Amino acid sequence: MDLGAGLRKALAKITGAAIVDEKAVAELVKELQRVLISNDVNVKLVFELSKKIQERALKEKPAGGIGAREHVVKVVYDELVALMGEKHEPKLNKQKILLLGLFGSGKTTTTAKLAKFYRDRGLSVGLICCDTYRPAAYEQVEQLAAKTGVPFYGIRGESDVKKIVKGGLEHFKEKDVVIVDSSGRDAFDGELSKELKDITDTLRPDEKFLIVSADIGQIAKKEAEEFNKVVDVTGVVVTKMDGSGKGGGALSSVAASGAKVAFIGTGEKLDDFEVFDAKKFVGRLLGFPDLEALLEKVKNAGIEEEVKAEKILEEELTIESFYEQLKATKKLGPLKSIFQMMGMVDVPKELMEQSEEKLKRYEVIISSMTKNERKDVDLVRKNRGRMERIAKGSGTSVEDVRDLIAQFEKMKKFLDAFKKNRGLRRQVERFMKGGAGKLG
Ligand SMILES: Nc1nc2c(ncn2[C@@H]2O[C@H](COP(=O)(O)OP(=O)(O)OP(=O)(O)O)[C@@H](O)[C@H]2O)c(=O)[nH]1
Ligand SMILES: [Mg+2]
Repeated sequence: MDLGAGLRKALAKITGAAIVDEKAVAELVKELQRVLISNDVNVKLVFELSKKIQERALKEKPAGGIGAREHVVKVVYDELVALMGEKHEPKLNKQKILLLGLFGSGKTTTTAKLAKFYRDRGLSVGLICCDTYRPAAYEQVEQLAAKTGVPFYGIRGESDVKKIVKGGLEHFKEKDVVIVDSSGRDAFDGELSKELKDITDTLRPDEKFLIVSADIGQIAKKEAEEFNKVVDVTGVVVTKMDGSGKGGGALSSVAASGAKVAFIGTGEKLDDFEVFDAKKFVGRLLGFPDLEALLEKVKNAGIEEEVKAEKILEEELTIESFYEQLKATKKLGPLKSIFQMMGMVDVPKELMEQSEEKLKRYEVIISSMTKNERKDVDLVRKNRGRMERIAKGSGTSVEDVRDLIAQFEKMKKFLDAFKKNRGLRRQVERFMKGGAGKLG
């Protein structure tokens, strides 16, 4: 089970409990422990967290008129945020950035992601390949730079890192942000240590980002400490958060080492990258809506009129509104991330994978339905004759019509369940906006 699903299941022990007493809190804590430890969070950290949650949940008075359940939810949220770290505020000025880390941790990929990140924020960027160790490193950075549309500097076959850095700095002296990719090793050793010293002496980087893969879980602490001794690391980028069952372990152990998580990598594509913000991260795991991010996306896409989150939640879903909402939502980006921002995290997988083709098919099918059929899909579902008529009229098959109805019903069922839970969500959101700093 992924971390988010596990944490939500644990929280359900409280939100679904008849009364919030010692026993209910104990059950919640036990479930939390299980989930966090299976995500490779250090056992000691887990026990400290449990103790704090237990104490605060039972002894602290709920603030500002919230109920006992919301109080416990807030305590869990607060303590998870404290466990995972802080919030990074990337500087957007002229700067030099060095990326370092062991083999395959994602340095080169992150070089390109960072280049895009700063460029999208209006800064001019140059990339330097200073990996003199891996045979095809030069070509890899060159290709990634071309893909990102960012200029690249390197000296093919050169093994003196100082020479490369000097050349690169001269070449990019007009650029706002200069990003340097360095070589990895199997383990931290004297050779790597010397190489990094040579690079930092010449480059004088403002940021030294250590790249670690989420796969290593709590070992991230040891790694951060080792690298820190040689080049004091200014931030850690945790990559491969998407595929790892140890992301929580990696983040919490970086926080425990005293280093700061700056960014996280969430996939192989250049956009699968975000500034780390523990509150946002935990809020999303727990299924709180990230309304700020959603509004930003809606605004950027210029479709404020079409996406009405309120409408989705307030009005009865019909097959027409189902289609309209899917269509509008799809304009914003991958359905999965959009649903997530709305706080709808456990949406059935099928529903999130609506292709353009499928949406077109839905449109023609719906246009072949009568007004009454659109209002009440049962008329179609229970009547083979109507199904055949609609299929014929829309140039599709009975199977296609059935598929649309099945998807619609799944969504309806999901939304109904989501709405039921909404009273609680609202209270928690309102409270967090006022109390524990703004959520999201
Ligand atoms: N799923 C996923 N894959 C990633 C992510 N970041 C990097 N990768 C993949 O991890 C592999 C290694 O990435 P690189 O960027 O080449 O790693 P590196 O640290 O430069 O490796 P060396 O130069 O050999 O030390 C590649 O296949 C990347 O596509 C991520 O956030 N998610
Ligand atoms: Mg590399």
